[in-house]
Amino acid sequence: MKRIIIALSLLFVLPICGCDKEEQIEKNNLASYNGDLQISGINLQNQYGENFRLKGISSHNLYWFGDLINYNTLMELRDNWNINAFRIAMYTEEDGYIKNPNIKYKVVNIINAAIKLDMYVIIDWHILSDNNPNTYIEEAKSFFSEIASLYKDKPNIIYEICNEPNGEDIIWNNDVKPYAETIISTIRAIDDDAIIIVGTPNYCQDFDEVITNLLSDKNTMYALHFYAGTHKDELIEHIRFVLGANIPIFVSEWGTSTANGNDGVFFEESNKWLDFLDAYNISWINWSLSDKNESSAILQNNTGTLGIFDENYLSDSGKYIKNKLKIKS
Ligand code: IDC
Repeated sequence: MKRIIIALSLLFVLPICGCDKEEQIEKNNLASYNGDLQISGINLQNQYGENFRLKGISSHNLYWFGDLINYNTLMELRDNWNINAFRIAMYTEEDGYIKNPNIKYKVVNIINAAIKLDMYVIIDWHILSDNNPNTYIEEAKSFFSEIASLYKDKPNIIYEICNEPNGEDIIWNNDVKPYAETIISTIRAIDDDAIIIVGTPNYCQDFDEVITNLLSDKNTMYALHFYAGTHKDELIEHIRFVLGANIPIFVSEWGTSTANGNDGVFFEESNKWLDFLDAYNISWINWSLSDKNESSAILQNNTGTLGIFDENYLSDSGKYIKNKLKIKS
C-alpha cells in the first residue's frame, strides 16, 4: 500500500517539478537572474559568481538591415531560439553613424526592447573599413558617453568599443590599446561595472601583443572573431595558448561561412569551433541577422522577418544556428 501511495504521489509531483525546473532554467538564462556580469580568470560570471555564457545573434549593418529588429522579433529569438544576448552592429562607415548619426535612436529603441525582454544587449561600435579605431575616437567618446548615461544602472548593457581593428600598421601597443584606454575611461566615468569588449588587431585574431600588455580594467574582455570556412586549426591553437595565459575572451562575432560572409556553410568546421568554445565556457554571437544573399545570413534572401518565426524561411546557416542555440549549456 505504502509503495502504491509513493508511486501515485510521484506521478503527480514529478511532472510539476519538471515543469518548474524548466521555467527556472529559462529564467536563469536572462538578465533579471544573472544581473551585473563580472569576470573571473577567463570566465564570464553572473552576479552570484557562477560561470555564465551569453549566446546570441548579431545584426548586420544596422542602417541596412535594422528593420528586421524590433520587440517582436527579439522576443521570438529569445523564446524560440533561446538567445540571451543580441548584438547591435552599428557601423561607423558604410552608411553608419558617422554619416547618419541619427542611427543612434534605432540603437536606443533596440536596447529598450532588449531590456524589456530581460536580455543582454551588446552595443557594437562597428569599425571595419576605417581600420584604425582612432579615426573616429571623438565620435566614439560622445556616443559611448551618451549610451552610458542612459543605461548606467542597467545590468543588460555590454559595450563593444571597436569591432575589428585591421591593417598591417594597426597594432595593439600603439593604436588599439591607447584607444581602448580612452574609451574605457570615458565609459567608467559614468558606468563603473558593465562588461566592455575590446577588439583585437587583425580582425580580432592577433593576441601576441595583448598578452604582454593587458588593459588594467577588471571587467574588460578581448574579442575573438572567426569565420569557420577560413580560420581553422592554427587560430584555434593560438587561442588555446591565449586562454592558457588567462586572457578572458568573448566571441562577439563568428560566421559559418568564409571571412567574406559568403561562399558556403562550413558545418564540420563550425562544429569544431563550437566544441572548442564549449570546452572553455566562451560566449558567442553569430553573424548575422539578415536576409541578404550571402551564406552567413540566417534568413533566406529577401524573406524579411519570416524566417525568424518560420523555419521554412531560414537559410542553411540559420537552421544550423537555431539548433545550436537550442542546446543548453
Ligand atoms: C560583411 C557583410 C557583407 C558586407 C560587408 C561590408 O556580411 O554583407 O558587404 O560586411 O559591410 C567581419 C565584419 C563584418 C563582415 C563580416 C563578413 O565584422 O562587418 O560583414 N566579417 O565579411 N569580419 C570578418 C568577417
